[in-house]
Amino acid sequence: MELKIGECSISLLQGDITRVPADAIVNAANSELRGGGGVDGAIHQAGGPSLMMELNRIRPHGGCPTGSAVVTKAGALPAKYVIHAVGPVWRGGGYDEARLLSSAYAASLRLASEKKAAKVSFPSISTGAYGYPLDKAAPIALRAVYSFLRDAKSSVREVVFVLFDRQTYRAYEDALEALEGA
Ligand code: AR6
Repeated sequence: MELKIGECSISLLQGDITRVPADAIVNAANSELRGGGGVDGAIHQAGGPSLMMELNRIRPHGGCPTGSAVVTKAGALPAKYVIHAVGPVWRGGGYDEARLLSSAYAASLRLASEKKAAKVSFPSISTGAYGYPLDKAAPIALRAVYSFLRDAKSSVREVVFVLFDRQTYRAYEDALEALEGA
C-alpha cells in the first residue's frame, strides 16, 4: 500500500526491517542507546559491533532525550545509516506521549535529510516494549511523516514502514487509508 505526496511516497511492508535495503534505517532505541530487545536487538545483531562502538563515541551526556534521535553508520546492514530514535513509553496518554512520538519521527527525518538519504525505513516506534497502543500510534506516525514530506524541503523521497507482524501492518493500513481519505 502506498500514498503519494508530490514527488514523495509513504509505503507499508510487512517484514523484518534489517532485510530491507534503504539509505537510512530507523531504530526504536532507548535513551541510553545501549541496545535492547525488539527491533533494537535485531538491528544491532544484524549491523554488528561497529554500531555500538560509534554510539559509545557519540552518546550525548545524559543520553538521547525522548522524542529525539542520533545517527550512526549502518555496519553490515543493507543501508548507509542507522538513525536511533527514542519514542515515549506509554503512560496512559496524559504525559505528552503523542507529541513525543511525532517528534521521534520528525527528528529522524531531519537527520535523514542531513545525510542526504532518499529512502528511509521505519519500524513502528514505541508499540512494542514501550506499550503505545497501535491504533493510536499508527495515525501519529503516518501523520508525522506525511507532514514532513509535504512541508519540508528535504532529500527524503521514499519512506517505508516495515511492520513486523500482521496486526501492526493492519493498524498502519487502516491509518493510511484514513489519511488518504482525509
Ligand atoms: N523489524 C521490524 N520491526 C520489528 C522487528 C524487526 N526486525 N523486531 C521487532 N519489531 P520494540 P519500542 C517491531 O519493542 O516499543 C528495546 O528494548 C515490534 O514487533 O522493538 O519502541 C529498546 O532498546 C514492534 O511492532 O520498540 C527500547 O528499550 C515494533 O518493532 C525499547 O525496546 C517496536 O517494538 C523500545 O520499545
